[in-house]
Amino acid sequence: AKEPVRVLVTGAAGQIGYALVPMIARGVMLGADQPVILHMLDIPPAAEALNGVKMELVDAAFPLLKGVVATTDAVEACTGVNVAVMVGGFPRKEGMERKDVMSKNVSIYKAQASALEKHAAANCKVLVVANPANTNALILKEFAPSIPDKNISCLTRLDHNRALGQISERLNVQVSDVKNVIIWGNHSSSQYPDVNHATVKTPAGEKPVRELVANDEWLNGEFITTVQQRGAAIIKARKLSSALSAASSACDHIRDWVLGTPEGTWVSMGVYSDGSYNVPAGLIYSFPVTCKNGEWCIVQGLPIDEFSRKKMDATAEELSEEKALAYSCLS
Ligand code: NAX
Repeated sequence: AKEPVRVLVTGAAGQIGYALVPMIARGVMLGADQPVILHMLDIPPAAEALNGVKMELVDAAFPLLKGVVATTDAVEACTGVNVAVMVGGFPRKEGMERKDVMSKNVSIYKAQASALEKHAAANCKVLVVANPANTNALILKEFAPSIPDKNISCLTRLDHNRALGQISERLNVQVSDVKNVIIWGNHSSSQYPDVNHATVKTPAGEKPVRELVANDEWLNGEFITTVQQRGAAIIKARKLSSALSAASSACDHIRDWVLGTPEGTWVSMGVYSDGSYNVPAGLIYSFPVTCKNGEWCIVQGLPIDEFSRKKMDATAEELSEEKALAYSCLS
C-alpha cells in the first residue's frame, strides 16, 4: 500500500475549503489509490467551524483518508506536508483600498511562507488559490527562498477550464474533446484567454477551434470577456463566489502537476516566469505548461500574433504593478 500524502488546505473552513477537502479525501486530487492525511488551517474566529468540517470528514468515512489535522497554528498545519493548497486570505471588502487588501495578504503570505519553508516536507508543491493569487504566490516565493521556484504556483486552471467550457457550449461538443486553450497572465480580468492553438477532437481528426467556430468577432470579443468576467457572473447569480469549480480546478492543477499531462495536451498554470514569450522574468504569470515526473515545463515556440502580444503585455503590466504595490507594503 502507498504511504499517505499529507495535503495542507489553508482557509479550510471557508467555502472553497468545504468543497475541496472532500474531493481530496475521495482521491480526486492525487488518485483513487493514494491515501491522504488532510492538514486544515484556519484562523481563530473560524476554529469552531473548522472543527465542524473535521467532524464531517470523520462522518463521511472516506476510505482513503488516513488522518485529519485541524488547527489554527501555522507551524502545526505545515509540518511534513507534501502538497500545500493556499486558499486562506484576506478578501477585498467594499470600500477598502487595494493597498490595504494587498498589505493584509502580504503579511499572511510572508508568515505562511516561513512556516512552509521551515516545516513542510522537502520538495513540497505549493498552489496559491487566494487572491491576488499570482502576487500572493510571488510573496510566498520571496519569503521561502529554500523552496525551489519550480515548486510554487498559482491557480489559473479555473480560468482555463472556463475557456474549455465556453468553447464546448458554443460548438455543442464534449468538453473533454476540447484542448490546448491558454490562459496568459494574471488571474484577474486582465487575463488573456487564447484559443489560437486550441483544437477539438472530431471524427475527422483534430480541428482548430478557430476553424470550427468560424467567428473571429466572437472569439476575439465576447468569448474573452465571458471568461474574464465569469467570476463576477457567478457572484451575481449565487451571491457567493465560485467554490465547487474552484475546488475542482485546484484538484486538476495538482493532479496534472503530480501525475502528468496527457501526451499532446497542455494546461495553464501560474508559474515563475523565466522570460519565455518575452514575459518579464520574476513575475508569477500564467503560461501553457506540460507536466512530467512531477515537474512543469512551459510550452515553447507557439507563434504569437499582434492581437495576443498586446493582451499578454497588458496583463504582464498589471502584474508588475501588483508586484510593486506588494513590495511597497513590505517597507
Ligand atoms: P472564504 O472567505 O469562504 O474562505 C476563506 C477562508 O480563509 C476563511 O475561512 C478565513 O477564515 C480563512 N483565512 C483568512 N485568513 C487566513 C489565514 N491567515 N490563514 C488561514 N486561513 C485564513 O473564501 P473562499 O470563497 O473560500 O475563497 C478563498 C480565496 O480564493 C479568496 O481569496 C478568493 O478570492 C480566491 N479565489 C481564487 C480563485 C482562483 O481561481 N485563483 C477562484 C475562486 C476564488 O475567488
